[in-house]
Amino acid sequence: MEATMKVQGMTCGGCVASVTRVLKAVDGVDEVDVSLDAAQAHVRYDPARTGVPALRKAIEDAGYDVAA
Ligand SMILES: [Cu+2]
Repeated sequence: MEATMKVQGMTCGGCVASVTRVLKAVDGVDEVDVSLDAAQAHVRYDPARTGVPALRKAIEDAGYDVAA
């Protein structure tokens, strides 16, 4: 399963690295592609192990906002 989330608050490559790291740390996440220009995170994950609420929480816990 794949999801694309709008991430607000990323301002530099460090932010991209942080968001990428926390998403990859979520159990069940296979692939992460975060774009600073597009202000979004594209995630491929195993729906049996995780879901958008957990991905969203990981991003928010890292200090960024996820647009609905
Ligand atoms: Cu930054």
